[in-house]
Amino acid sequence: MPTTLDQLSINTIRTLAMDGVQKANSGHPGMPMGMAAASYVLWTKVMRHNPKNPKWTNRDRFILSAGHGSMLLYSLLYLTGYDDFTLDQLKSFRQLGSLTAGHPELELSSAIETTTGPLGQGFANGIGMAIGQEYLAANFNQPGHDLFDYYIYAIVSDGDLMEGVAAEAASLAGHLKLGRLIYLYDDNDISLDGPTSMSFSEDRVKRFEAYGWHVQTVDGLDVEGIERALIAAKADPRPSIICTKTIIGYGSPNKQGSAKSHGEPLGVEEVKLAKQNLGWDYEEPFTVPPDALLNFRKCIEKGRDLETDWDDKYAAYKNAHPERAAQWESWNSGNQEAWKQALPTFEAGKDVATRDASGKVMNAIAAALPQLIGGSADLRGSNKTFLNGYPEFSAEIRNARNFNFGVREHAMGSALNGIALTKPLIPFGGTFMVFSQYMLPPVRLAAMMGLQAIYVWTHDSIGVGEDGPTHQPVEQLAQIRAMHNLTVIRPGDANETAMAWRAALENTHGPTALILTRQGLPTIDRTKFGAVEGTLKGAYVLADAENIDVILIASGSEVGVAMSARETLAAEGIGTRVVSMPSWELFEKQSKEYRDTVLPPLITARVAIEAAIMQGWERYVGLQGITIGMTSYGASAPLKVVMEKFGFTSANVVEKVKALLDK
Ligand SMILES: Cc1ncc(C[n+]2csc(CCOP(=O)(O)OP(=O)(O)O)c2C)c(N)n1
Ligand SMILES: [Mg+2]
Repeated sequence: MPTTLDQLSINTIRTLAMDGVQKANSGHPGMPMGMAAASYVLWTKVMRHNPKNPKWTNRDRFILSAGHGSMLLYSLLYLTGYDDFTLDQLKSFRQLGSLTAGHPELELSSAIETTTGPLGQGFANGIGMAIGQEYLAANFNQPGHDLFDYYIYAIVSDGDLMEGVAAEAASLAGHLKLGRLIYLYDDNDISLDGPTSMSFSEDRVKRFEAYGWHVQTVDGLDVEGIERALIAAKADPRPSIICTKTIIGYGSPNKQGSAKSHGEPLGVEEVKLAKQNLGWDYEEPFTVPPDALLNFRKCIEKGRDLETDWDDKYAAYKNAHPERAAQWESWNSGNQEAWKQALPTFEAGKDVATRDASGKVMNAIAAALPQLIGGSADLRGSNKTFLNGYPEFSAEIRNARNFNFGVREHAMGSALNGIALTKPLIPFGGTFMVFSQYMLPPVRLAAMMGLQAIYVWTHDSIGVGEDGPTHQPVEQLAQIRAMHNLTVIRPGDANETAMAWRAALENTHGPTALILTRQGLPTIDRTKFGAVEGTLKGAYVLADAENIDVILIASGSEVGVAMSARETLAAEGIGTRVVSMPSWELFEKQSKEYRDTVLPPLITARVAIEAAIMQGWERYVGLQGITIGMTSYGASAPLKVVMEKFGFTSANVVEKVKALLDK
């Protein structure tokens, strides 16, 4: 039987959620009310966390995948003693400038493990966090010294399980036997529009068993049963899901068990009735009974003890394994210099596909950067993402940097976020550029959270050739350039590719997308043309003329086209500057002075060339300039034929330039 103190504490979570949503006149009371008991057990009896140091290295992670229930998380953070989350914060739920945003946001407080709200993402983030834990443990744990033995807990909802990304992620987690994952499923038969029977009827127990998960079912009010289930989940080597049978809006006499309690305030009168119904003795909103608070705040002392024990453990570890400890400390210091030294350079003259160059760069720096881990969504041979000589991560082998994500771009993107959240790991993930669209939701979250994830998107244009328009990206570049805080780099040759990797590794506050060709590109002779370090500035003068009549601006495979057009134009007396512009975002970060030296405002005859839709290039070519790009989907044919058909030839550029200059 739950004690009266347990009951009082659980009701405190419920009433804070009701009051917070009521005061904001906006939010989701039902989920916190239904999951109050389960989350109480998890946070006060099972999870190892230290409220006074939210970023303690070996803390258990908690993900509120059903981010709409944010009042649940904020209430738990306040009640268990996290300094950021005061009662005043709960009272300013969903207000401008508060930490208690509509959905949990990573950057608002160190106590938030990940941004959630888009259903399914938190579920799949956890897979990356579990991978991160395994990788750290495999690298650093030693017999008798389990430095990293934390678990990843999440609350997931019907909506989370309905999203496709959860299916991808669950399948991968089961395959990899990520036993440190423990998910509490808020199994309440209700989603936003009504009962889940409207649209969700598969047998969830069988579904997760089929994925290879450990599945339990408990009554969401049974405090002891929930604790037992969590302990059993910890002991089981498979990922665990606990179907917690709950009633949404529990306690509200007229709205519980119905979608009416999902996403709007209960109403003043109903809040009063719910409090009566729960046996709550306090009229005043946001009342926290002192006994309940004391009960929750025991987490502070427990957390301090846990961290102190871990510090002792680390000291003993350092004594026993000084070289390992030094390595851990070096990972955390970022060890920048070694990998920079290892960056390769490529000989001029040869044709090299930028995907091949990327593969060589990654392999060259791998030894110097052991925290760089990742893989591809079943395209490692095409994306060139394999780190040679390193093992592949599997259910048996954890000290491995190569991941086979399977054909699961979306879950891969979300897993990369979970890995990036496991400091100091730096994840990368590859797929075809055209399928970047299958993973945009987590890319957007990485950008919002400022996570260092690196996307290796190859086969970057109609240059894909024979595979045809389904595999030829056209609008993707414009799409991803529209995403705030995502750095997009489309290098023009092998050496620019090495610089692109450098920029990606130096960009620690957001994701970077490397857009790479399938086809070979000429390696530019840097003794004759602009220095490759210009790549780091986003755009630079690659080739110049004494008197500039026209500026050709190009990225990626079109840099070579611009360079050969320049030769023809020069022979005809037309002074042509070629600007290689691999990255708009990096260029926009430069001073106006620098930008004006690359694109002098007085020179208005400008032509941008890129084998993609040209949305946005107006900004660089201006009203007098023109663009040569795609105005339709591509076509299935050999590379050369396709490039010619759509005008990415030196001859077409020359013709367009002459027309522009009226020559
Ligand atoms: C990707 C995505 N689609 C839609 C929504 C809008 N939305 C928020 S909660 C919800 C469904 C709620 O059902 P459930 O997940 O079972 O939560 P409960 O109502 O039980 O709290 C929806 C559709 C969302 N947050 N994310
Ligand atoms: Mg539900």
